[in-house]
Parts: sequence; C-alpha cells; structure tokens
Amino acid sequence: MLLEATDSTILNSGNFTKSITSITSVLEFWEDSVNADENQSLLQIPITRTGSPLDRVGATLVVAGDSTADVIAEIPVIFEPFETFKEFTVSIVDNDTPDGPRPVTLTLADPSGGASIGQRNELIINIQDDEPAPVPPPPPEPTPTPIPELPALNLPSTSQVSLTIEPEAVEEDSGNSLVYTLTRTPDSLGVPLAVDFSVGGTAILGEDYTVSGAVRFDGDRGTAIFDQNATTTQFLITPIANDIFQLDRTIEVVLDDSGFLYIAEIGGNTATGTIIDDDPPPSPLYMTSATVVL
Ligand SMILES: [Ca+2]
Ligand SMILES: [Ca+2]
Ligand SMILES: [Ca+2]
Repeated sequence: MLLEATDSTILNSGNFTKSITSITSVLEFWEDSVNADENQSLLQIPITRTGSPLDRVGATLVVAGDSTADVIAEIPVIFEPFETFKEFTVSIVDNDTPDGPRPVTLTLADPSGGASIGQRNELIINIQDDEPAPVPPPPPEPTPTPIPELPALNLPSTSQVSLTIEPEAVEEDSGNSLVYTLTRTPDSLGVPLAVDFSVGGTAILGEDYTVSGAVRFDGDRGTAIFDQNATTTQFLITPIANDIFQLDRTIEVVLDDSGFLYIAEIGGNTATGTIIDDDPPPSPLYMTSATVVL
C-alpha cells in the first residue's frame, strides 16, 4: 500500500461558534476507525479543532503500519487562526497481490502553539484486500506402500477318482476284510482331497461289519480322505462273526458324481462287496420214537 496525505482547509463557521467556549485549541480525529477497500483510491480523513480558534496551532500526523512503531510518514498539521476543520486525503494504491487485510494507524502527536491533543488521537484505517486469498497447494499425495509381490500360486486342478474292491467277497468268520480302494489322477495331488460317497446294500453297520481306514462313515454316507501327495486311499469293511445262519449280505459304495476338486470316473464309481455267511442251516427236526396211545 502507498499512502499519501495532503491537507485542505475548510473554514467551518458552525464549528467556530460551537467551540469558542474554551481558550485552548484541542486537535483530534473525527472518528476512531474507518474501513477502506484497496481499490477505492482515495480516502478523506477529517481532523477537527475545538476550543479556541484564535491562535495558529499545529501537530504532527504520524502514519504507521501494523505497528505504531512502523512509521511510514510524519506530516505536519497546521491550523491557521479560525481554521477549525482540516481534511487530509489519503491515496490508497491498488495492487494485484493477495496480501490480505492491512491496518494503518494514524496518530496525532506533538501539539504546538498552545494546542492539546483530544481523546480521539488515533485513527485506524482498515484496508481490505480485493484479491482472493491464495489457494494453498494440495498436500502431497502419500506415497503408496508397495504391495509385496506374492509368489505364484499353483492352483490344483480337478482329479478323476475311481473306486475298486479287492476281494469282492469274504466269509463272515474269516477275519478277512473287503478292501475298497479309491484312486485319483494327479491333478489335485498337491492338496488333501475328500471324496464323498453313498452306502447301500443289505449289510448293517455295527451288526454285520465294522469299518476302518481313512474314512468317515455312518452306514449311509461316507467320505474317503486322500492325504496330500497320495494317489490312493483305502478303507476296510470287516465282517462281524456270528454263528447264525443268515443270507449273504452286501455293502455297495457309490462315489458322488463330483465334489471339490474331483469328478467320479464314469463306470468306475461303484464297488460292491459281499459277506458270505458261513453258518449251516439249522438241523431238521425229526422224531426218533413215538408212542401212540389209543
Ligand atoms: Ca492486494
Ligand atoms: Ca459264522
Ligand atoms: Ca452267520
């Protein structure tokens, strides 16, 4: 901002007649503060003398920036006899810089000629900037944390699973087992594999046979488990011996058509084992003697 001041003199008879009651001249501003726009160019600053108008009196108009110690200019103010009102013109220099609101402080000091300074000895000019406030630059984009590259994942693919049995039949009291063997193609070899199946036939779990091996089995449904890297898995059905004459009984296992990572081999998805009863039929009753009473 560039501030200039020039004085002009106005003889105001109204002021003269109202202020003649004091023998001392009192110099002061008309007001305490005034607002100005940076681009309004000119601003009128009134200074008045009250009291006696008879003498030639004066003071110093001190122009300062934000701080009263930041003195920009010192301008003598002289009131000739009978001058009661002076008006200084302040030139405000517009600029193109967004420099925000700036206060300018005017102070009346150093009275001379027997004058004194009144209570309104300071005037604040609030100059409002007419450029928009600068937009702060956006904060820098945070540097993304690099995502560690994971090792390539070799996903297993689907295996074909088949089912065989050996032997296909065992005698009830032999202690031998029916061995059911599931075989998978190597596609899913890197992971364990569970293959579901249904159980049919005439034999009853717990009554006619027991089950062992890598299997979950409840008599109606079952699941055979391949260990990782195992191409085969087995479970055994062992007859429960008894001395009762019975029919032969069967255990039919049928693989589910498909499941997680497997498809049952068409035509190779079922196996049936037979428990051969080894008990003789009961002896026929026959009469060794008879007595007939007539
Ligand atoms: Ca500006
Ligand atoms: Ca038997
Ligand atoms: Ca039997």
